[in-house]
Amino acid sequence: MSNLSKKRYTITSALPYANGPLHIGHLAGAYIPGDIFVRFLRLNNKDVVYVCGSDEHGAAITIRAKKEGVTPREVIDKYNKQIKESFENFGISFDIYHRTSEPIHHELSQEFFLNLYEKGEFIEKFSEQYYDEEFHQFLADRYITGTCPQCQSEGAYGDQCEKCGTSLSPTDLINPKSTLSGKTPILKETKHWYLPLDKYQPWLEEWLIDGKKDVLKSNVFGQCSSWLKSGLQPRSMTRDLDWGVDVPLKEAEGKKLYVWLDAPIGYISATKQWAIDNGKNWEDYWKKQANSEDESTLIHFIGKDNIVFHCIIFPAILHAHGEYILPDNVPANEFLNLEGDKLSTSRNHAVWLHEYLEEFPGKQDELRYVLTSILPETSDSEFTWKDFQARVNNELVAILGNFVNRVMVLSHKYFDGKVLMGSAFNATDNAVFGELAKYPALIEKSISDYRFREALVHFMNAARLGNKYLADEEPWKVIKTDEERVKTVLNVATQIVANLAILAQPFLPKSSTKLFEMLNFPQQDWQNAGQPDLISTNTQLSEFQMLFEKITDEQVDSQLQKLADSKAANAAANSVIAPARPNITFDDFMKLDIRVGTILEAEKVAKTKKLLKLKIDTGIDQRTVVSGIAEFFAPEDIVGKQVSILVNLEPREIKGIQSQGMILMAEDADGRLDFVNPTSSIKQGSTVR
Ligand code: B3M
Ligand code: ZN
Repeated sequence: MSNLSKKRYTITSALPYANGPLHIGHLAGAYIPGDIFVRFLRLNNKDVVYVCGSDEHGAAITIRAKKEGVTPREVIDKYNKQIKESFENFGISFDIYHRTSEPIHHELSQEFFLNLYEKGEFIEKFSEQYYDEEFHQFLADRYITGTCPQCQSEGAYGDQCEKCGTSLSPTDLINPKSTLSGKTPILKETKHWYLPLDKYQPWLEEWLIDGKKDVLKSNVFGQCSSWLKSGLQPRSMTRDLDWGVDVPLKEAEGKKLYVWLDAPIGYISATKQWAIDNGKNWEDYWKKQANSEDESTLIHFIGKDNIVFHCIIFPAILHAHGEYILPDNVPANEFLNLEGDKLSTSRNHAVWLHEYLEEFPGKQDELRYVLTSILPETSDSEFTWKDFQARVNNELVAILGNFVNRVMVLSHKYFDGKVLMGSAFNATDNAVFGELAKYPALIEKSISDYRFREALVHFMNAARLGNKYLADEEPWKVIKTDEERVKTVLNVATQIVANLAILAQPFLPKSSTKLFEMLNFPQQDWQNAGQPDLISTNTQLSEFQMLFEKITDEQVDSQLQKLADSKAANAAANSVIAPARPNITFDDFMKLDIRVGTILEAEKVAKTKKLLKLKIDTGIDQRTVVSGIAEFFAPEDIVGKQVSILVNLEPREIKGIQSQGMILMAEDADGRLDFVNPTSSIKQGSTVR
């Protein structure tokens, strides 16, 4: 009850980059939870604004533009439109879906920057940054690729190696190349404005760690504490880029605001636009008030990859500004997987929302239902088409749909669709009403704890109650002997349907509308749920409308085939063997000192997925090597194995461990690794050449 006791709410869902269509992972991460929560608040007559919009800046957009061979403007216009339509189609009920390319957003972002600038909050720093001499521009992290210093794979980006997941800065890359010209960039001095996150660390610890321990979800709290534990560093709030919000300073010509500075401000500019359109005061929803009772409650719905920005960086900015409220909670979800694999836009391993709607027209609630049932609330979860079919057929069709269907069909058949009352309610009827009355509070409790899966289970249990009641009372048999009792049974059942119509609203907006229509019953607020007398005697019911249909095996197979096809297309595209590199001299080769060694010990490096720490006897010595093979080999399986090891590679520190050398591995186009080792045991320390 506690966090639903306020009167005003400002609810946000992450602004998706307008660089591609939406898939089920988006819905399950930030949008279905936000929408259920907001619908629930509205049903309780709260003053709530729910804002979202397209994130239209940053390298995510310009890189996509380059890939499609169009301008950034064309990219954002195309995907903003498509994304907006998908949200509408799935009933995500934003009060406004805005865009960060709008002038009102640019102005507000610049105002924020200047506010902090004038207070002297920023640290100005000169640094050397990669510059493409042919294109005359500084290169954002994503515009530089090279060899990963950690796992040696090619094609790592200036901010991250996607192979081993290590986060990098551009100067870490070996053999960096500009993705614009393909040439080696030069280092050139540039000035940037840094937010001193280290300075806010004590405040953040107090506000977030001490103040929110009991309200944050454990996955969110865990990430935040580990960020704070490792110590915050100043972070640059400006970029040398040609797409974004201009830094509003004379001396910063050609520079843009860092996209993660402007994007969360997008929530505020969206609210501003909504307020203008609706005669409201945006400051009521964002600013501190003289009386804290009047302050809005700010809640951000996001996916786990955005936690640090919403829990640390944006609050630090709001705090530094001083006039704004801070988030009350950030109920981030983990990731949704698909058929045993990560959802991936680039590999086209996804269920795209616009394609789903073409293939399952009108079945928005079915997808909402299944995704809500499997929301990755506490850990990653998985969508499979078989499970989708099972949940739709065995739950929506067999329980909710079947119950409503029988009530409607029998009422029309026996009493021309009139709700009548026969003999008085008996003990069974009263017990059912007693049960029914419990559900609104159960659902409310789960929603207020951000446990939407559990809330949906309660809702379905209410439908089960109705289904069981009819099965037990068997009005189709009783009608032969006792019509008065059947009138009463169908009356009770109709009251249950009316309750389900109210309770379904946060989860299944389309179906709840159909239920209200069938009952000839105006839409109701939450406070009316749980009552036994919602539909008065002699009410004329409307025509029956089908709620759900079974998903067929053919439909499932065709979806699975589609995923298999894109996997095959992907494998074909990837199976191109890398071309040979330029020749080297024999002397170059002889510089490499490769030996046969034996793995003596192997253990996983804590908090990494891919790294093993190996102790290797090289014949020369025993040494430690950190290797990115943990996904393919269990430590216990490789102890005793002979390997080829490059022993004169400059030692490097990896995750705090000195790695002295590199074991040679073969890697295929999918990134699978295998050992390159002698087939018979040969003496340790033997040279490989
Ligand atoms: N566009 C990142 C993302 O889509 C970013 C979210 C902004 S929320 C202010 O994951
Ligand atoms: Zn790497």
